[in-house]
Formats: sequence, C-alpha cells, structure tokens
Amino acid sequence: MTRSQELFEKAQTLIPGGVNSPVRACRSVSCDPLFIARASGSKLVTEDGQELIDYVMSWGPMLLGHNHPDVAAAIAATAQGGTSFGAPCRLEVELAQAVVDAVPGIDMVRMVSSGTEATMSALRLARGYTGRNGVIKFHGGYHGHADAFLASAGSGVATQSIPGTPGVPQDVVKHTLLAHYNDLDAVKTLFANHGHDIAAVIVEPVAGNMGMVLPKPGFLEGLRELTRAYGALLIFDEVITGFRVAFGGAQQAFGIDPDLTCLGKIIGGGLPVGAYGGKREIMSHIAPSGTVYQAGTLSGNPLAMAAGLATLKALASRDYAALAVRTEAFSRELENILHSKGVPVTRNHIASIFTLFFTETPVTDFPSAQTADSGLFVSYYQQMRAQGIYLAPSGYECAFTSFAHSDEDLERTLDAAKRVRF
Ligand code: KE4
Repeated sequence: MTRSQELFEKAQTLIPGGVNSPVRACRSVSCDPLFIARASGSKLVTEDGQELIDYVMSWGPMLLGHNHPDVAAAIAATAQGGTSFGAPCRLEVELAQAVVDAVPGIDMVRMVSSGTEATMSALRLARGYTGRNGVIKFHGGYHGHADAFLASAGSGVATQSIPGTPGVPQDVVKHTLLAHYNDLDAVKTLFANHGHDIAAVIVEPVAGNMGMVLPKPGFLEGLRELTRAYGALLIFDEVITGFRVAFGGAQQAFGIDPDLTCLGKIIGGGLPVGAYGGKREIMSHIAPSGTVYQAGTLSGNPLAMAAGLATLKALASRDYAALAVRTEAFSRELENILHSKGVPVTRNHIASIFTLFFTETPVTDFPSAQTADSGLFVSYYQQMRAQGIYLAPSGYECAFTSFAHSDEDLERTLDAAKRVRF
C-alpha cells in the first residue's frame, strides 16, 4: 500500500468518507484521494513523494502559488504575537481597507471564516434589510452549504449527484426560487410572479461550480435592472472570482454595481477567511450597528488577516492581463490536443480560470454542462493524474492557473495531454 492509501484507510474510520470536504474524496473519478505532504508554487508533493503540477490550487485561494514567501513570512511573524484575540486588532482594519479599496461595490465589509458564512450572512442581511424572504439562485450555482442554497446546487452537490436537499427542511428551501444561468427571461417571470417577496438574487458573476460558465452579454446587467426595479438586492458571490477575474473582481471586469458582494478563498491567502460587504447603508444594518445578527469567534483573527493582507499586497502589482493571455493560449492548446484525439471538447475561459467540457455543446448553463461525457472526463482525469498533473476530480469544477505556473509547467501538462488515450 502507498502512504496515501494507508492514510485514507485510517481516515475513513475517523472522518465521514475519509475527507473533510466531499469533493476531495475523488469518488466521481473512481480514484482514492492523494494525501498531500507539502506544496510550493505550482507544485504539490504527496505523502509518497510524488510531485504534481496543481490546477486545483486549493480550489482557488492560491493565485500567487502555494507557500508564497511573503505570505509565509507574514504568518510566521504574526504568529509570534499570538493567533486569535477575540478582540479587535489592527490587521483586520488593514485588510478591510484593502478590500474596500479594491472592490468597487464594497464601502463596508464584515470578515467571517468561510465563503459559506459570507453568503449565508449576506442572504440574512438582504432578508433583514428588505423584510422579504425569497431568494433567486441558479441551477448549478454553488454558494456554500447553508440550507437556503442547497437547492439544485453545483460543485460537490452536483458531483456527488446528491438528490434534492437531504437534511434541509422544505420550509427553508420553499423560499429559494430557481432559474437557469443566463436565462434572464426566467428571472423576469419569477419577479413578475413573486417580485415583492424577493429579497435578493444571488449569482456567481462568472459561474465556477458547474464548470466555468461565462455570463452572456446583458445577463448581469439585466439582473441589476430587475433587482433595482423590484427593490430586491443583487448579491454577487465572488468567492471564486474575487481578486481572480480582476483585482477588483468580476464586478470590476464587467462594470456591474452589486448591492452586496461575498468573498473568500484568495482574501485568506490559504487561511480561513470569508467576507461580505457592500453599500454602507445596507451593511450598517448588521449588528451591532444594526439588528441583523451575525457573529464569529475567529472572525478577523490576526493570523488569517495577515495571510490575506500579504496576499492582496502581492497581487496588487501582478500582471493579470499577462496571466490571462498565457491561460487562454494554454487552455486553447489543451482543447486542440483533445480535439485531435477525436473527442468532443468545449472550452470556457476567463482570466486564470478555465474548464474543458467533453461535449460539442456550447456550455452556457447547468443543463448544457451536464451534456458532457463523464466517462471521457474520468479517463482524462486518471491518465493526467498518473502523469503528475493534478486536476479537479469533478467535471463541475474549474481549472486554475496561478502566477507561479511556469512555461515549463504548462508545456509538461500539454505533453501529458498528448499521451492521453481514449
Ligand atoms: P467555502 O465555505 O467552501 O469557503 O465557500 C463556499 C463557496 C461559496 N461560493 C462559491 C462561488 C464557491 O465556489 C464556494 C466553494 N467552492 C468549492 C469548490 N468550487 C469549495 C471546494 C469544496 O467544497 O471542498
């Protein structure tokens, strides 16, 4: 047995499925998970000493690359003074300022410890602020695992083909209204029928949990107009896209002004940080300045704030456009290589994010993403992993490049793809 296999066997006796987050179990690709011992830059090293070129990048946080020296130094230095005080500290003010300075739609921000907490809190705020209960989300959209969002969710819910929302009361999800991504007419109909009970629309401005799907021209603008017309809030879930699609997020890239924005992943630099923020007039309803309650023991802890701050400081000077050009060319070449093997492939790309879907159908929503051939994906995943290329173990996730991926990494990945046999 390999060390990973030994650890996985033990883990399964102690942790449900042997993992602390379902998608890591690799069940949909019929593999055992690899246990990672350490990471640096674009590489992971397994407990068995195998080096992998990483395109999961901890599901998005590692845009600088793993174990960036500035981030590691900030964590080490801050830890000398303690890790969590349960009281205000300078670093949370500094990270709040960095987020407000970077994200156009955020005047005021509250730190939490995960993307789930961010979206859950943003929805509660929208409901408290509007006095309404309804929320519109999109099929295949994933906003973390808070009850209200586990209706037709993407990411691990879609990957595990979990039916419905086991464990979530119908009374909760009855307020969750669904439309297909990019289907503005369906949203118009929902507003026409329920408009004055809809507190918010929550949307990934670039979808990342049905695979990567771009908003069609006019879709985000249409959501902005509809929410304004009906007095509902527009919530951008930028947990993936924040600081990745652009330093100011997808809202900066697409020029949309949401009422609330949810962040996570990159703003923690690999430590647990989420955040929700938006217009001052709305955010001021959050306790203790307002009456909408939300709290957290480790929210704003200095260690996580230091990691996030060091990450944003380093990213502020990075050339996002150059990384986008490299990622576009790389993902296009991957698509061409797979096409040359006679398999159907459709590619979606923006910035440092892409997904290759094994289908000829253009992928613009969850149903079209579901036309992808999962057998081809599993074969591709397994053969690439055997050659040291670490992809997300699900067709409903994204591939992420980073500022640490070298030309050699990309070339080695293309060479591995050339060796894949279907
Ligand atoms: P967390 O609670 O996992 O920090 O964030 C939830 C979340 C919210 N919104 C979006 C758009 C997200 O993508 C996520 C989490 N993303 C998944 C993968 N796509 C995390 C990986 C996992 O669940 O293990």
